[in-house]
Amino acid sequence: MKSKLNKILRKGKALFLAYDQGLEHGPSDFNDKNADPLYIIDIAKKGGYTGLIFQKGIAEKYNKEIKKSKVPLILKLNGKTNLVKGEPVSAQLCTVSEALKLGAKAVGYTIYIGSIHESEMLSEFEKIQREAHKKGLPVIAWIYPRGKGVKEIPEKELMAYACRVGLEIGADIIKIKYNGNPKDLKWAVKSAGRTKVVVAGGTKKDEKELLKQAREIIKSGAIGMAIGRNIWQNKEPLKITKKLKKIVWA
Ligand code: FBP
Repeated sequence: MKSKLNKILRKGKALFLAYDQGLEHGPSDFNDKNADPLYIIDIAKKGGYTGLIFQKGIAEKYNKEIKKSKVPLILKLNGKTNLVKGEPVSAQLCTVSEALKLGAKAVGYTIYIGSIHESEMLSEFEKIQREAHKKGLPVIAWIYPRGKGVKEIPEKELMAYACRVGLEIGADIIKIKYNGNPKDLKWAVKSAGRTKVVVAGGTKKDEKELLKQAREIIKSGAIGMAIGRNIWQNKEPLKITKKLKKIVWA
C-alpha cells in the first residue's frame, strides 16, 4: 500500500484540497466564484495540491478537467447533508469500483465515532477498506467524534481516540479536526501509530492563525492538511497555498 499511497503524497507529505462541503453544508459556503468546481480544479492544479477531494457527482461531471489537471482524485464515498438533526450518520453514495472507474487514486469515508449509528459506519468502512486494498487504493478515514456518546469527553481524548480508531480499522490516512493544543495533537498522532494523520482546516480563520496551526500540525508529526474553506474562500487562494506549502514541505 505504501507505493500506492505515494500517488497522493509528495516527499511523504500531503496537501489535499477538500470540496465536498456542497453536500455537507449546502451552497451557503460558496460565493459566485467558488461555487464553480472548475475554479477549484484550477486552484488544485496551479497550487500543486497532492489530492483533490470530490464526491461522485462532481467527479463524473468534471472528469475531463480533473484528469487534465493531473491532480490525484480522492473520491469521497459517503456523505450527508446538515439538514437532518440528531445522531449523525453518513450514507455510502459511491462504490470503490465506481471510484476506480472515475480515476480515483484514493477513497475517503467519514465515520462519526460516538454516534448511535457508529456501528453501521464502521461495518460499511470495513467492506470498503477490504475492497479498496484488494484493488490497490489507499483509504482515508475522516474520523469525527460526534453525537450523544461524546458530549462529556474532553477534546484531547477524542482526538487521540479518533486517531487510534483509524489505526485499528486499517485506514491508511486519518483525517481529524484539531483542538488547537499542540501537545494534544502530538499525542493523537502518536496514537495513530503507522497510520498517517492529516488535519482538516475548519471554518475560515485569520491567516496568521491558520499558518500558526499549520506549523503546529507539521511539528506534531502529522503529514499535512486536507483543507477546503480556508483556501477557496480566501480572496487569494494561491497565495495562501504557497505559504502553507512552505510549512508542509519545510
Ligand atoms: P474544511 O477544511 O473546509 O473544514 O474541510 C474539511 C472537511 O472535512 C470537509 O471534507 C467536509 O466537508 C467538512 O470538513 C465537514 O465539516 P463538518 O462535518 O464539521 O461540517
